[in-house]
Amino acid sequence: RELTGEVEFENVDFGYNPDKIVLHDINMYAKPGQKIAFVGSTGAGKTTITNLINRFYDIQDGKIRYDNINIGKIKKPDLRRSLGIVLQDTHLFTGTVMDNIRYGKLDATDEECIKAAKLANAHDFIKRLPDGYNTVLTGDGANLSQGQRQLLAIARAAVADPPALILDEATSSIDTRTEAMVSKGMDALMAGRTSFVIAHRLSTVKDADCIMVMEQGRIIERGTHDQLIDMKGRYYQLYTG
Ligand code: DCP
Ligand code: MG
Repeated sequence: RELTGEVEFENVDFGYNPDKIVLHDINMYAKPGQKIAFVGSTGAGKTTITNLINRFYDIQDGKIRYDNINIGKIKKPDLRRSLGIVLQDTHLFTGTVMDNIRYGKLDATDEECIKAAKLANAHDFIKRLPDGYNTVLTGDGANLSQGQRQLLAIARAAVADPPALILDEATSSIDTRTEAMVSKGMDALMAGRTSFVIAHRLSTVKDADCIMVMEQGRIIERGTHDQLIDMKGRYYQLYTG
């Protein structure tokens, strides 16, 4: 059955070590296609929540549902493939640009990979590489800039065409022009998919359907940007610095 991208957490408790709970009573609901953003200080639990959306770990208590199927406690590694992840450190391997994109869906044709690269806004830089899509990347893509690696990660996720996405925005500085290219690619990738975004720049979460403000493993505020500003709480503090 195809998943729609509906994701629900109900009273989820989690600790990497069961003796030390790091997420407390997390409740959230994402409708298919919505953009959910997580903000909050370091150690607040943002990455941990996204790890659970991917079911990388078993939870201690509560339920995680995709389309009403409780996946919180069953080992279903296959479900992981239904989600696309664009992480801060993209894992690229020694091989061509094409094969690195194809890694998102191993039976994708060259045409599908190029289409994904175009959607990701990666096509133009790839065309300018010495051998275009046949350019061989050295281990971990060391011969690319960080922004280019991110564009490839977006293309890889686009070729996988998942109903839901997790985007962990890079903290390290890329130049403004590259950043604009990456954010344009990410917007195209997110369109029509449920997306969970860990944002380090508050400007990228402004258009989210719901922003979750986290602190010490709890969601302490939630709402749209305007609602949270009106609340004059933690988000307002973060935003006004
Ligand atoms: N933690 C842990 N074991 C791990 C990862 C994290 O015990 N393998 C702890 C450290 C924090 C808490 O879990 O106390 C939440 O960590 P997160 O990585 O989820 O925090 P953030 O992603 O919010 O922080 P950052 O903004 O630094 O990425
Ligand atoms: Mg993190």
